[in-house]
Amino acid sequence: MFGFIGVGQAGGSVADEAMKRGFHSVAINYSLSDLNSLVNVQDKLHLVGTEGVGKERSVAAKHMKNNWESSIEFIKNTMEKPSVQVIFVVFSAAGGTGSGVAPILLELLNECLTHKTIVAVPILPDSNEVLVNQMNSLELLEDLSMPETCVLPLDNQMVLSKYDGKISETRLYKETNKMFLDLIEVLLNYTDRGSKISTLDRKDLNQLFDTPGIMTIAQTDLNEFTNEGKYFDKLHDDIQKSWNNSIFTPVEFENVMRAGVILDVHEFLTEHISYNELFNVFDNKMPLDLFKGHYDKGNRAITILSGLTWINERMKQLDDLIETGNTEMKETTVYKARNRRREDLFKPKKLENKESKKTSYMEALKKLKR
Ligand SMILES: Nc1nc2c(ncn2[C@@H]2O[C@H](COP(=O)(O)OP(=O)(O)OP(=O)(O)O)[C@@H](O)[C@H]2O)c(=O)[nH]1
Ligand SMILES: [Mg+2]
Repeated sequence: MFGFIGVGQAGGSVADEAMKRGFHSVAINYSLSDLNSLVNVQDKLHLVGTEGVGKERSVAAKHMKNNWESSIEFIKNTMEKPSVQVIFVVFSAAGGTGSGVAPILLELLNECLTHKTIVAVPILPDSNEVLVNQMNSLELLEDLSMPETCVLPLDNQMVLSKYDGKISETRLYKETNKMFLDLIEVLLNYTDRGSKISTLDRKDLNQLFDTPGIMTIAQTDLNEFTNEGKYFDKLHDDIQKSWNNSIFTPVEFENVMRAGVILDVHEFLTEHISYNELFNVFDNKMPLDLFKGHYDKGNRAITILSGLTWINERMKQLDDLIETGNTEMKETTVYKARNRRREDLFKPKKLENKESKKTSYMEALKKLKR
C-alpha cells in the first residue's frame, strides 16, 4: 500500500485528497490554520518556532533544528505500519515551508525508515506565478539534484498547458491533485489485475519507485490504433511523445534505469511493439531493467520510467524566466515636482484670468459699438 506525507499547504491538500481515497496520509506544517483546514487527514504535526515563514525556504529550514526530534517521532509513529511500503512526500517547490522543510525531511526519512521506499513529489509552479515562487523552485531543484530517492516532479505548468492556460488557479490546483491521484490509483489497479500474458505486480511497481533519480508516469491513448485509424509505425512515436506530455515535468533523454510498460490493448497491437525501438530515443538505448504488463481490456499504454537524468532543462527554464522577469523591471525614477518656493504659497496670486476675461469683455463691447 502507498502512504502520503504532505508538507506545507499544497502537500497538505494532496495528502487530504489521498486520505479521502483511502490512502494512509499525514500532514506537516508550521501553519496551524493550514493544518486545521484539512478535513480528512487526522495525523498532523504542527512544527514550532514560527507560525509562517513568508515564503522563505531558509527560515523554514532554520527552524527545523527545533523540530528534529518531534518529526522523527511523528514519522515513526505514523508511517512505520508494515502495510505502507511506498511513501510519497508531497510539497510545493514554490513556497517556503514545503520547499524548505522537505529536503531535510527526506533525509530524516531515509535514515529512520530504511526499509520503506521514499518518493519525493515536488510540485512545480506554472510560469505565470511570481518570480519569488520560481526562485524558490529553482533553489529546491538544486537542493534535490543528487537524489538518494525517486523524484516524481508534478508540474502545474504541464496541467495549465493542457487547458491552454484557460483555467483558474483554484481549479488548476484541484485538477492537478486529482489527475495525480487518479494516475496512482490506476497503477495500483493494474497491479491487482491478472493477465494471461504478463503482469506488472506490486513488487515491480515498488522496484520502479525504489530507483533514485527522476521518474515520470505517462499515459497514451491508443484508441485510434484499435480503430485502425493509425499505422503501427506511429505506435512508438505516440508513446515517446507522451513522456513529454504528462502531468509531470518533461524528461531528458539521456539515461533510463528502469521502465515499466503497461499495454492495455488488443493482442494484435501488442505484437507490434518493439522495446528496442521504443527506448532508442535514450542515449543508453535500453533501460537496465524492464517490467511488462500486458492486458487486453482497454485501449491505452502507461509507461513508468525511473532513474532518469535530472531535469536540467526545467531548471534552465526557471532560470531564464527569472532572468527575463528581472531585466524587465524598469530602472526606478522618482517623480520630480515643479520647482516652487514655500514663501510663494502665501503670496497673493496674479489675476491673470480676470484680466483676460476683461479684454474679451472690452472686445465684445467694441463689436457692439461698431
Ligand atoms: N498542484 C497544486 N499546487 C498547489 C496547491 N496549492 C498550492 N500549490 C502550489 O504551491 C504554491 C504555494 O505553495 P504552498 O504550498 O502554499 O507553500 P508552503 O509550503 O505552505 O509554504 P509557505 O506558505 O510559503 O509557508 C503555489 O504557488 C502553487 O504553485 C495544490 O493544492 N495543488
Ligand atoms: Mg502556506
